[in-house]
Amino acid sequence: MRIIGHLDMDAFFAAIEERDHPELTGRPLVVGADPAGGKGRGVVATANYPARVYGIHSAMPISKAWQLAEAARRRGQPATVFLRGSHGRYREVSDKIMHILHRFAPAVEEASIDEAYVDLSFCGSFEKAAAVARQIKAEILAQERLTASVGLGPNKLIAKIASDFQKPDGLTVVTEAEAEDFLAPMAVRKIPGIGPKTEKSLARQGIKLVRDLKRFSAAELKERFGKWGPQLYERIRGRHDSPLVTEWEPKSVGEQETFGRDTLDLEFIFQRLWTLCREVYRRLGGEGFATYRTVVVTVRFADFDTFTRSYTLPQPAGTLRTLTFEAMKLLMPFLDRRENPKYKLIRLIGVRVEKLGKK
Ligand code: TTP
Ligand code: MG
Repeated sequence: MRIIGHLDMDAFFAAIEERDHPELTGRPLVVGADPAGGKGRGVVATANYPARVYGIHSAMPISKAWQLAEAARRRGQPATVFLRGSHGRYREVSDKIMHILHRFAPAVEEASIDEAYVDLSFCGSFEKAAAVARQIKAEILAQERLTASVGLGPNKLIAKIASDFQKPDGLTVVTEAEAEDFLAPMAVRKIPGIGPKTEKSLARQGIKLVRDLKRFSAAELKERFGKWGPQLYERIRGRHDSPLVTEWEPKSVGEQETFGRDTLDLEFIFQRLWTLCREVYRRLGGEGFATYRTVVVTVRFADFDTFTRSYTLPQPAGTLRTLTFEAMKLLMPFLDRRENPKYKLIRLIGVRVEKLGKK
């Protein structure tokens, strides 16, 4: 019998900030770009639960979050704290949590900075696996003073949906026999692979819940969704046999910056590019890598047209100087007629390194 656990930290970046700044406890908190008094241009990384009550959530423009916070303040509700946060610190906490998981489970798939799948099949029963899950949660709380939500299921699909079912600090167990009924009343959007576009087009035909989608035969789903149809047919019945991907390595390290103002000021752009390169280089070392072979530069113009250019070196390189040099060469054409004939202003630039090596 297969028993898979999925663990996802609660309001991860915000929870770390609350823990490290006790004076913030209980206050609405947003981690993300500088709101700059409502004129900020980046996005929200995450919001704690009190800030979510105001409607603030991940990936929302920070200016929108600021408006919602101001509206709440005018209604007499608590003021919101905005923090930039520091990715390096979140990465360190993430490493410690992954370390705890590796102590309890023989196989761990580190799926993102704050979530992982663990194989708990060795427990032999869902009761025993639930006891291990409670131990893991207790250990994370004792060591890191943070809460996590865990889902247990017969596969990754069910475990992931279950961990989200009772947040924060939840533990949801769904056995193989319960899986199909567990999914049936859920919104179709909960099924990984169904994005906002598919959700909308299904809703137009009155298909909102997993249960509604189950009316279609495998052949009908194939007709609608192509190759993916038969897989979807299985998934909406709670069946999914993907293995855990345990050899997880970050494939790339990157940073990007949205400028305060769209610009084509070369001195400014180069100065920001150098800063991004320094930050990428610092994180590369911080994550235990010594070399990179591919340098990638992203440019977004004021009209949101976005371009990516990359260059792969003949040999792995290990210096900041090479990174900066290659990034500059990739960026240059966007500053003149070659890639920017209309001299459009630039909104964002990003730098990323790939094909990383440990040395
Ligand atoms: P999530 O697990 O999606 O969110 P969360 O942990 O903040 O909240 P929840 O309790 O609902 O799980 O993402 C983990 C972290 O990743 C989050 O704290 C911040 C970061 N993140 C971003 O930077 N941008 C994003 O768009 C999302 C979704 C997350
Ligand atoms: Mg989370």
